[in-house]
Amino acid sequence: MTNQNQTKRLPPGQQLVAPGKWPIIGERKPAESEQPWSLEIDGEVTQPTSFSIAELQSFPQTERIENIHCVTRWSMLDVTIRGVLLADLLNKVGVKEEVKFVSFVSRSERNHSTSLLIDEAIELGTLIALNINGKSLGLEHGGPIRNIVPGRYFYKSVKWLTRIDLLATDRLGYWEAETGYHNHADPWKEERYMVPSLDRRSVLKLLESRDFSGHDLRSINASDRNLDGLNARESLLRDANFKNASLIGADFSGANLSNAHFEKADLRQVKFIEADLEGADFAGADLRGANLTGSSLIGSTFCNLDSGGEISAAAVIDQSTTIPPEILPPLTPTQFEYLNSRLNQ
Ligand SMILES: Nc1nc2c(c(=O)[nH]1)N[C@H]1C(S)=C(S)[C@@H](COP(=O)(O)O)O[C@H]1N2
Ligand SMILES: [Mo]
Repeated sequence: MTNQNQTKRLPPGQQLVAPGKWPIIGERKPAESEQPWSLEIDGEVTQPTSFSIAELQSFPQTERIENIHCVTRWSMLDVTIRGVLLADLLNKVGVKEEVKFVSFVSRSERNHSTSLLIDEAIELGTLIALNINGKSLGLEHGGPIRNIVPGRYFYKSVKWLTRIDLLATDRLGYWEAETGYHNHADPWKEERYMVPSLDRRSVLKLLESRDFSGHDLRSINASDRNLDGLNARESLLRDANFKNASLIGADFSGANLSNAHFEKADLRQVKFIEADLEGADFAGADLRGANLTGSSLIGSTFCNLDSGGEISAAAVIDQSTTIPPEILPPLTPTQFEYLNSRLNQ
């Protein structure tokens, strides 16, 4: 259970994972390669350099205790991270004057990357991490090496780090470019998403037609609306706002609803089959007759805890709600217990 001290250390909208349960987010393994692992330092440097894992291990190691905050609303506190400070590594290669950004590139199928202002990356104490909590980094969590940027959402920390590019102009990372994750990513300011500029007239037309199917409507504001019977199959609705909306009988099957807001919404008979509900907030919503089969619930919220530890704004859930037990384990302990108690009464 979250105590008060932990609550103060959690940025807004975050929840603690169960002890020892570190979720795997995004890619699950590196690209296959015969080459031994190396870390290249490239771009605007006087001497492009390649380090082996053994070399990295032989450099002075820095150990820090940090908190990890994923944009899908789960957090882990007091993680011991050990590795080489980015600042120490860059001192070895001679960074040119014109460098403003640093891009971390992973050895993965989609050449996943992320970037930061170089000054911020250094100031935040970015580590090239080799060990977590006293053990070498597991492959599923980015082993043998990943960068870890304290104080930013965890998508700024790439798994299977294989190249660091020093750049004069920014190059947007994979999530930042593909899904509109915020490029600055400060969890205390809730910098989760860039809000895309939706054209108001076409949005109004879609709202009137009640047909969102297949459309990209990230961050749309549909709070307080009557959208009963909405067809939103396979639509892209990350960060969408449906607070207080009436959505009786709507179909969100296959939709991407990560971090969507459904607080106090009327969701009776709604289909969320195979929907991505990571980080979605259902506090105070009516989910009677709703069907969540096959959906993913990492970081989702179904009730709040007030400062005294009492449950408030609980979603209305009863035997008519379909939430198969196999989709419950990714929930945080409070949410897991609440859903379990509703479904088994
Ligand atoms: N190569 C690679 N790195 C990545 C990702 C990814 O999909 N591929 N996902 C990012 C995101 S969104 C998060 S939250 C963390 C998740 O790390 P974990 O799976 O070790 O928890 O890795 C980040 N780094
Ligand atoms: Mo993430």
